[in-house]
Amino acid sequence: MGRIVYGALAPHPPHLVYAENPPQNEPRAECGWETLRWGYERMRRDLADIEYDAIVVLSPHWQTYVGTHFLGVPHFKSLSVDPIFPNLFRYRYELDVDVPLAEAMCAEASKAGLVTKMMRNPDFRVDYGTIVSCHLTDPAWRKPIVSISSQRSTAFYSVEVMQEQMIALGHATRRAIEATDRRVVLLASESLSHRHFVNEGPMPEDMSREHITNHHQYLWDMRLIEQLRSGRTREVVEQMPEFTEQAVSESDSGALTWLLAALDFPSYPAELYGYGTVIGTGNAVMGWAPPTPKEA
Ligand code: 2X7
Ligand code: FE2
Repeated sequence: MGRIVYGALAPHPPHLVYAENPPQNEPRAECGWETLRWGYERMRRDLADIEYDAIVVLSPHWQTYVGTHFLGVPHFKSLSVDPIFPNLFRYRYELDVDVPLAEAMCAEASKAGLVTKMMRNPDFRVDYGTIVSCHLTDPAWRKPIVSISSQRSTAFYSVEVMQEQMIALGHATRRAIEATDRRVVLLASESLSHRHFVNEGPMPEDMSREHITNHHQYLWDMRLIEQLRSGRTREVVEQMPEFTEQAVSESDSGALTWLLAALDFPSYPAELYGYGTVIGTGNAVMGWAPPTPKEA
């Protein structure tokens, strides 16, 4: 039986890839955003002890306006340039997709009443949210991925409607995985508070300029992290409308709600690997290792 072996809150500021200087990315950096990068490093160390077959990621930067879409082409290779930060992120990616797993999740979500679509365009450019979160989780890209779009029901309707759909999608994701033989890592690719600066300094990695946009955003981030660390995940979902609006959070994408639902609203603590700001936004790298069936 397939199962979810790990879940993570895996933020995707392209700055983190820039500061790592991997061969895939063209621009070079001196340093930067270490607390987050060291956090990802610790997460990778924990993941090294877990066997898995695929990574499934839900990204706010693949926005679909009619339903939830799933990557459905076995291989992608192209150049990803961040539209806001082309100075930081010009990344040559090459990745495999677990198409049968994507199809299974798409069919199960559809059965649950959600509007879904498989994305079959071979020239599609994979979004940078997917690329950054997957790169930081496994810079060698050893496993196939499935990328899930963010359907924009928060914008069209409300956070409540988005959550209803993301909870259904999370449960469908879990059922679909359990019906396969795959051991899967799930990534919610998003920042927490998301109010950011509108200016960039001459050197992006100058950390003397980096801080949270305002104290109010910081308080929201600390509240969320504390709830997740103490297993109060249902509380997080209940307060999502206030958090999303007041912290201008990327949780409007549904990524975190989807992850918590897929993990069946864990009451065990999340591991906090790191917290840091990127151009004023709040970002936490956190992980959940569900008990194995024998432990449960
Ligand atoms: O997409 C992002 C983000 N979510 C946060 C910070 C900086 C850049 O890009
Ligand atoms: Fe983002």
